Amino acid sequence: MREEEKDQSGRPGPPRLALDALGALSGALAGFAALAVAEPVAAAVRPQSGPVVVVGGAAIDATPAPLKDWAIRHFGTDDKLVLQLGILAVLAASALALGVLAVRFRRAGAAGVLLFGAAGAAAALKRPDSVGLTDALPSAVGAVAGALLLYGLTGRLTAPARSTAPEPGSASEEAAGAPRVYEAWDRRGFVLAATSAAAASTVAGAIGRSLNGSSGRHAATSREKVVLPRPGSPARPLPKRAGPRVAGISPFVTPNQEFYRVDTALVVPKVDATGWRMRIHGKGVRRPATYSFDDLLRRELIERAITLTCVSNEVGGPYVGNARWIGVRLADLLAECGVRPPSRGGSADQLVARSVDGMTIGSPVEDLMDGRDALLALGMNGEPLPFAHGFPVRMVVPGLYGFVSACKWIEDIELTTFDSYDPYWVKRGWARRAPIRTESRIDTPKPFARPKAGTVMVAGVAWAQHRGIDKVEVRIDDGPWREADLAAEYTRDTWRQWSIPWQATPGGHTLTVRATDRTGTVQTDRRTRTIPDGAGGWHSVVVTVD
Ligand SMILES: Nc1nc2c(c(=O)[nH]1)N[C@H]1C(S)=C(S)[C@@H](COP(=O)(O)O)O[C@H]1N2
Ligand SMILES: [Mo]
Repeated sequence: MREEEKDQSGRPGPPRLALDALGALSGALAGFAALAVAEPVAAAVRPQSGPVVVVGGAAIDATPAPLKDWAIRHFGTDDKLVLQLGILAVLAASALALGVLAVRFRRAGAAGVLLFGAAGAAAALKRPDSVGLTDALPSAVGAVAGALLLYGLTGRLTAPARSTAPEPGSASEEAAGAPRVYEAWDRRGFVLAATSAAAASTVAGAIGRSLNGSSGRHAATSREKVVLPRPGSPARPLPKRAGPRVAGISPFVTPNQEFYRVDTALVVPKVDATGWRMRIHGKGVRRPATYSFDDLLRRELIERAITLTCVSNEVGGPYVGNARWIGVRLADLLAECGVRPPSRGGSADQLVARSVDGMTIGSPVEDLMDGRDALLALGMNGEPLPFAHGFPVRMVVPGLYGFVSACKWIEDIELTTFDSYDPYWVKRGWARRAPIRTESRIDTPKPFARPKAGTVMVAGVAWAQHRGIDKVEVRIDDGPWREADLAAEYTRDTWRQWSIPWQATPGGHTLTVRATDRTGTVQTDRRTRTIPDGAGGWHSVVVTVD
């Protein structure tokens, strides 16, 4: 490799390696410009139409269930952050590569940027919440800006400086396919173009960010203004001490900040409650209706503690929580709209809830109208729903896993049949109907804990929503099952805390728990995967007693 190259006028150009590096820099700048320019465009169109959000959403939708499970297991709620960083890393690597390509084939480099833009635009149009062609604009406009910049910058790198134009025909770089070698380089032009492009992109990106943020601020203001009325039918008073006072056991009510979050939203939807509407329509709906947030607030509200569980929860996993929900009885709204359950001659057996971000969740109409407290929830533990948990309105149904009942950011309810429509998760291999399994979890001691010999409290929670927990048993190693003390039952829709003292002897021990629900069903020891209708098996914890 030559250390330095000279054009015909003897002016030094950048050596080959430096040229590649400058090309890579141009690529990086072009990629940055593309994403930055997409920001204000997305703000003008829809914050959810930004390139990283739509590509991330497409990736989430396309991820096979086992991989998604793995990601959730390893990154927890950070899975989405990891995904976004992954996308940015791929984009950055591609931008660098396109820059290096562009110093050889200028048009190909620019065309490569446009291809990425086309992929982003296609992803945007395929999003379930896409509102039309405008959703393609952020990716398209960003890519055009990036392509033009890359073309321009690499032009500065490879074009002859104005004073030293090559003789016609000399070193004809446009010649058939030969890698293009610069003849001189317009250093000042490049530096000027690169710095002004970087500055302009930064400004565009910052403006876009703040515009995107301001739509979120309207939503935040609307949330701050919500005053939840006193529920006409309040929740039963919480027992002073709902459960055993054992360090490490889950509290009976899960604080909002600690409540698990599972959804496909790369960016939490920020919905302005003042503009929110929800429609009820579809098969067998004799009087379709549309409700505003105030319409719901003016109705009789009920408050109930209901334990929510995710079907993706592994045995012993964290995706279960108990909250006091305030909301409207869904069955009342449905009845008002003229909906009848199948058992009373209704023609629709599936209710499909749709969210502002295009999620679809299907529940059995029969279950929603069988007298259980199926809610359109507006409040969680005394405050308006947090954005991450579905503000302004979500569904909560005792006894059904979240993916078949608990639609967050709901905006549409359609009555249909299980035969004629498969919602989001069902299309991806999960069950159409999924009542929550009878499960129990050891909260303390933690796996691989090293308690001292003597009395050790073993404690945790057990749940079988809408059936109720009747018994929890604990076994040490292969010993006999011993019945644990159960906290008083709050309702059969909530979990029960349990505890049992154990005379721990030195050495390694395996603690195992199992629950029995009110139908007499004993939690099965048969280990099953989470897909299609929830993990089965007993939770065990291995400890070493010192
Ligand atoms: N719009 C929307 N609603 C959703 C989901 C989602 O991905 N999008 N996930 C569901 C699943 S799988 C579960 S378990 C619950 C979780 O509710 P949480 O995040 O408030 O705990 O929300 C349900 N509602
Ligand atoms: Mo879930």
